[in-house]
Amino acid sequence: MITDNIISAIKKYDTIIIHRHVRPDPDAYGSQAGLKEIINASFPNKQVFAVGEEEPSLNFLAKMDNVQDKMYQHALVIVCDTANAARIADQRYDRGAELIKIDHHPNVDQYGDTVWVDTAVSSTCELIYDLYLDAKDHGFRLNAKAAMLLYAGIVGDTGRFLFPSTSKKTFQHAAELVTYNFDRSRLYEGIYNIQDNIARLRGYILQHFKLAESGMSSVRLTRQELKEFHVSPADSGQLIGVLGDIEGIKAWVFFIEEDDQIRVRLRSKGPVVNDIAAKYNGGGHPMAAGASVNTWEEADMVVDDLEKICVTYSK
Ligand SMILES: [Mn+2]
Repeated sequence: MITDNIISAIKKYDTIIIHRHVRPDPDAYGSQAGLKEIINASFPNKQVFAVGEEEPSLNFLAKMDNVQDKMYQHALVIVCDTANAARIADQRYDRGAELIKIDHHPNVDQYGDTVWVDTAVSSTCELIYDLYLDAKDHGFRLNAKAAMLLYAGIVGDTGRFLFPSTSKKTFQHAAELVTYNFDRSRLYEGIYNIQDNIARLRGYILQHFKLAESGMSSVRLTRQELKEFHVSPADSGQLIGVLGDIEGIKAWVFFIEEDDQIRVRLRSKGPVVNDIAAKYNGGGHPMAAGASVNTWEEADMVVDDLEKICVTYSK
């Protein structure tokens, strides 16, 4: 089994450096820092590091480590939750002695000596818990901090157990994780509490979104609008899901104007949207994907493409 290879690699190396994707979410942070906690709890003599830029809104989960270049020389590098090499936070990932990819996104870019990708699971945190279950007979231990981190990633990537990727196994893992001693209420507050400016922007989006007869919906947030609401482009990403429970919407797109590009965020309740994302320098899951365009004319083209797949999608 592939987890056997990963378990022996972890046992073999004294230095292990764990990466994840840029613009991290709770699953990226949770899988990265959760795996670090598991290895630390199991093998106190190993040096384990989590690297990548810090995301202030996720600092309550974990802090990143500073790692000198020379540490990579004899290190095992593990990359969590990152489909393609270009999106790995901290591009030194290929400087280690061995590289492992652990992910649940479509395996478009098979970087790594060992590639463990399962697109059927809800989250990379679910995979890390799978790994732990296979590894516990080999001396691996899970502590409360690791349980909290893995639970955070599962909750984040399943939209609190709502998305179809949530399986019986997801619930079983979650049920086992909550038996560890961590404060679930505090965790939910950390993930879901929003600032008043974000709440006001949410109200604005709900008043101004466009809904086509096809079930396609689009939202454009210009730099000017973001400025008026005092919301950064990165923080506005929290609001993408806000259209998800509006009746009649099949798929939707957010355009978020940044300094040098317009970020495209696609979501769907049926039509496959990652093909559209791939057409505009992006990618992702069939029902949740991202891309970027340079002009509002290009944004119109994305809307046309999304409209087409909503028209042809019947269900
Ligand atoms: Mn994920």
